[in-house]
Amino acid sequence: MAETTPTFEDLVKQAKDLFKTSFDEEATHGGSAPGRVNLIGEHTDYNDGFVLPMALPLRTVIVGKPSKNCQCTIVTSAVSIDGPLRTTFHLPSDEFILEPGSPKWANYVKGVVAHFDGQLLPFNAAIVSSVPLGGGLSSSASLEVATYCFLKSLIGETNLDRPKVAEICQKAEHTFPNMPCGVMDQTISVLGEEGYALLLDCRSLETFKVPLIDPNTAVLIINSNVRHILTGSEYPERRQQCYSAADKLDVKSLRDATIMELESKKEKMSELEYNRAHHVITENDRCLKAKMCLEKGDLISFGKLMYQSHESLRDKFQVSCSEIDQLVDIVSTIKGVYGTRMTGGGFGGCTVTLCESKVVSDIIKKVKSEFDANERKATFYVVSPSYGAEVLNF
Ligand code: GAF
Repeated sequence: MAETTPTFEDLVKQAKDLFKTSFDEEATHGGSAPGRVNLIGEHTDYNDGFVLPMALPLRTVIVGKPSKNCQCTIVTSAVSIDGPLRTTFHLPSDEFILEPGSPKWANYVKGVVAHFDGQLLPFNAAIVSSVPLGGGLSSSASLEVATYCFLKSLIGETNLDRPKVAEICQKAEHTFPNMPCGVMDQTISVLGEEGYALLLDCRSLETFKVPLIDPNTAVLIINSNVRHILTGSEYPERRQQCYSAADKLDVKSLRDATIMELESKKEKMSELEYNRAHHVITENDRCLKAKMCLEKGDLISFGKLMYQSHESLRDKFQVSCSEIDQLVDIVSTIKGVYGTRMTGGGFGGCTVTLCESKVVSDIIKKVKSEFDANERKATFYVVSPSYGAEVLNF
């Protein structure tokens, strides 16, 4: 069976209950934002390239109330994160600089507070989320964007300058959790729309809505529950390798290079740089083609691009892992599957599969019998494109 995830109303109730039990009063303000799954276009965003994510019905909700001193206390219901589940910090001021610290999960909130572009009020808040943590579905971006919406709610503002929110939350992630992410996760978390995936040009920040609603077709996420830690060195290393490959190719970013140019300058670069550049250049091309396939309803060709994307991430970009490869291998043998691949930053996390709705139960059965063993247990989510961030008022 696929996971039954709490509805938005359930999540808000959970958050309000957590606030009430933690602070002995009712929450008056809130914010909420979704996680995302990326259909194709991986490790292209920080190369000025193209991505095709959709917002998930899985969300983070933060609710709270202004507090009476300059301190902010936040609590979370999340169980598998580092450090205490309750922490307090000072609001930044002329005398006080807010800095990252411990517990690490609070840095996502503190980063947004430090970069907030409006009046800051001290607050107490409670956080709940149905986005699996560290699963490559943007639990971090959804927490950042939900925090931004909550801060807006505290000062009575409901309008969001959505691209700007994404930019501020990306900056928060760079400077507090110290994760040099691209712009994809925060952007889809603020701009997501029900029924649509979004092609995002990560250079111009132009977006194109791509419809994705067909009752006969399912988007299935399989969480390997192998935890990926993107604040480790692998992600920044990939970024650097891409930048040095772009230098050798004499282009501003890999977005500007073609495969022919790469082949003609192969001698100038290391094998590693060549492989990283090969992935990014071909992935941009696949992402643009995939958008057209979706628009034409050509799911078979879309699926082929997903397989190619996975192979390239596994062999050229080297961000997959054995558990994820195994999931892709198992799922790809099932009739009615158009395509499947790793999704997100990599090193564990989730796969995304496009398939006929009627074969979802076959996939789950097969994965349970062939993947689940030795304390490994996959979880499953059937998802449709959902709406982006919102400011909540009670
Ligand atoms: C992570 C990053 F946060 C994104 O910006 C993106 O680079 C992704 O990995 C890989 O496509 O989610």
